[in-house]
Amino acid sequence: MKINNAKLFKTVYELKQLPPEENIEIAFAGRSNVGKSSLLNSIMGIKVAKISGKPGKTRSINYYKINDKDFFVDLPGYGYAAVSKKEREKWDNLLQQYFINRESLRLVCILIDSRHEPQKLDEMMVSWLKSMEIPFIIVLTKTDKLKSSEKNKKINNIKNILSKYGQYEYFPVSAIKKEGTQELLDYLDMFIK
Ligand SMILES: Nc1nc2c(ncn2[C@@H]2O[C@H](COP(=O)(O)OP(=O)(O)OP(=O)(O)O)[C@@H](O)[C@H]2O)c(=O)[nH]1
Ligand SMILES: [Mg+2]
Repeated sequence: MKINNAKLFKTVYELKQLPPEENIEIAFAGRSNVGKSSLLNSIMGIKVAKISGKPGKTRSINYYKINDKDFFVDLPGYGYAAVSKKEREKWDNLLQQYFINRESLRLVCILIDSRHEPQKLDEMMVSWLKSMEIPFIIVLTKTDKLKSSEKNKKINNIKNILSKYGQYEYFPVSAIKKEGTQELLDYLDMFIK
């Protein structure tokens, strides 16, 4: 898949702001700071999504229109502790309702940091999407931070841990070095057609 153009289409804070389900969408989910916005910028080839060293940067559901047609959806990160309980509940509820009701959602990319074992919230996401029968793949981020000697071991360990939920596709990527991003895009292509 080649992305010829991408632009921010809509920023959504409440369910009623979601665009009509006229286009296919692929969502990017994962813990706060895992690299969702960076990956989107990297594969879209433009710097539109806001990046930050501080977790909790993306606080809305951001719709990016790809090739004037389909959507990539940047979801707010989960597990960000430094917000009030009330605000966190609002996000969790927004995310849940989004996943449950969105018929135009074709695939979720669950991003997990390749350096660490999946955390409780990652596993909850995997098992929850599985139980909802929402198709998903696992994207392992920030592989440039792994030494090449430990890369395969780390990746296989994550696959092993998550194998209790089933067999899934894994895409190791580095947004910074643009490694693995074309493979990911080529895979996403199947869902957009
Ligand atoms: N080395 C390296 N750093 C990365 C990579 N991707 C993201 N980062 C860094 O990780 C931090 C968080 O990146 P974001 O893209 O803002 O993460 P996010 O998942 O969108 O975070 P929230 O919006 O808070 O949910 C930033 O400091 C990025 O520069 C990568 O592939 N390699
Ligand atoms: Mg973000």
